[in-house]
Amino acid sequence: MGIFFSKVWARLASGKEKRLLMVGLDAAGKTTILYRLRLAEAATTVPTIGFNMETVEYRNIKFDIWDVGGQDQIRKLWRHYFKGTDGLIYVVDSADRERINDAKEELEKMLKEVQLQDATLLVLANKQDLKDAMPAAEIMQKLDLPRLGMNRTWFIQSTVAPTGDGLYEGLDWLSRNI
Ligand code: G3D
Ligand code: MG
Repeated sequence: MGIFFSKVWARLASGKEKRLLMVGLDAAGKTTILYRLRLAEAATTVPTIGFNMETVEYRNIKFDIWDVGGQDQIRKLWRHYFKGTDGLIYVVDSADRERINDAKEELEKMLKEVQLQDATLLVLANKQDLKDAMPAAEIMQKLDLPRLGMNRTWFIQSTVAPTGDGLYEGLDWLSRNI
């Protein structure tokens, strides 16, 4: 783990236990981010019926990761994990123009969850290395972030998960805002 990440993790891990949720449509880049943060080794995959969840406990940070989208039935299973969430990390494939509206709708549903009312929101506009990627400002617009993020602290960060570009900046922001 690089020195910058160590600092960010130290800040995240200080004080009370933190709960982070990282979600996004499938293929947005969540698992790649886990690897990039060197957390994949610590991850246990919990094969719950209907959704694949990755869970990482690092120091006093509990990190749950899964794919949103699909059946609304599954949402009932997720809810169990919402309680006490400090930070919600929403990962978007910035080149997936076909599904950007789905990404918006899923984010909107998440943000309506009562248990996530106080969660700080970090959006990662991932896959910025792809030629066709929409810039973060456009992702922000397409997700309707100024409206959806009203009444909460939010931030959008461009990332390239395989190289780690932007990940440190995003987590650094999060560590200062939860
Ligand atoms: P998920 O866990 O959100 O479902 P993954 O997504 O982390 O499995 O990523 C899905 C695919 O996107 C992977 O490719 C992964 O390498 C790729 N990917 C993730 N982030 C980026 C990025 O920032 N840029 C580019 N170019 N690709 C990215 P494969 O081919 O393994 O399916
Ligand atoms: Mg995955």
